[in-house]
Amino acid sequence: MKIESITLRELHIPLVHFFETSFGRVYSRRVLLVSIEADGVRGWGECVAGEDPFYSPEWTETAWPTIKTYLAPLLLESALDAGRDCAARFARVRGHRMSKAALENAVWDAEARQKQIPLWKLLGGSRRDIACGVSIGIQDSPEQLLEKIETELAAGYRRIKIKVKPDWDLNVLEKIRSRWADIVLSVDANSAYTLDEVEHLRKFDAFNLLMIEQPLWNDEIYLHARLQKAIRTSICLDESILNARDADFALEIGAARILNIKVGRVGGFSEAKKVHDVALQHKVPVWCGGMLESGVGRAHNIALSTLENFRLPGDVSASKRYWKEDIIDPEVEVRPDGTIAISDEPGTGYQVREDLVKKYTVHEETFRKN
Ligand code: OSB
Ligand code: MG
Repeated sequence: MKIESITLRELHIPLVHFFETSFGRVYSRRVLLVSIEADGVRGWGECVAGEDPFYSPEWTETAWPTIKTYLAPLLLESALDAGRDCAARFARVRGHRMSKAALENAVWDAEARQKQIPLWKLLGGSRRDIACGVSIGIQDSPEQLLEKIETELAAGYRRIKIKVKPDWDLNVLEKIRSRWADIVLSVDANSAYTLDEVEHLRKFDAFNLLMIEQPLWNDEIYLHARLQKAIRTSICLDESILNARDADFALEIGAARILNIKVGRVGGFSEAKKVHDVALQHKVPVWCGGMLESGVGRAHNIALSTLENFRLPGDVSASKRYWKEDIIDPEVEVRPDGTIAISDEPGTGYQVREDLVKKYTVHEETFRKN
């Protein structure tokens, strides 16, 4: 594939509802999209970095110059065979995985379109529908949270995940479980606890949770193994897993019994596939995480979720939960049984609405080989 040009765009799109985690609240997204032109086809990718360096060191304003100064020139330098070759090309740049993933995934996207096959097949997937869960942020009151859960259960979602932090955890779990004793429920702490709080974390065991996601430090794996020995609830790692070696180490030492895979966090589809394979070797299930993506990233998450070891419902939910209008056609829809149907169309099966991309774009720049 000869990549002729790369266009980077920043879009501002308001969220339908604010989203709050243990590190703060967001009301709208700065969505970073890349599109590439290669051999007459256009491929799209999304950089999932946040508005602030809170989930990861990478954020919107580190992504743009990193792509412009380093990553785009590496891609434009000479032709490559396929999406799977991007990671080696980017290897000299340390970190900046979300920026790398935006470009690598755009190349996979273009490759699937060029070969006229579905992206999910190109990735090696096999599932024909994928199970969906929802991630519900911290609300202004427990009553509001219960209302949200009720809405999502009625829509058919197969797993409810709530965000927790020290003053928003056992009290709300108590209320949820007394109303719904049997729903599949999990919590995500985004590193809101320390190992000094083992006694507190042990109390989560009473609520029959599918998992507790990332309870401790984002840059720590070993201490999660200590915690896993002390509690019954399964630990799922998110922030701590940046590549397949991290995954192997974590599973080897028993730091988690479940892994969340976010394609941006691990640097692109090729590394995501490797993390998936490592977990499969360890007989540990994975699920696909979300980063409040626009339809571009969402469509890629759906394709990735067709790999066989995505055995638990992902944070892959309908466009309308986030956006008044999503920038893809059709929008992502979840059926009443809580699944998304996988399309047989070439590429992602979703077309990018370039009219809407234009409408929301606040900043745009195109790079060519110089
Ligand atoms: O930890 O999974 C997370 C959103 C932003 C940053 C981190 C996380 C999340 C979510 C939202 O939980 C998942 C979604 O896109 O619905
Ligand atoms: Mg998480």
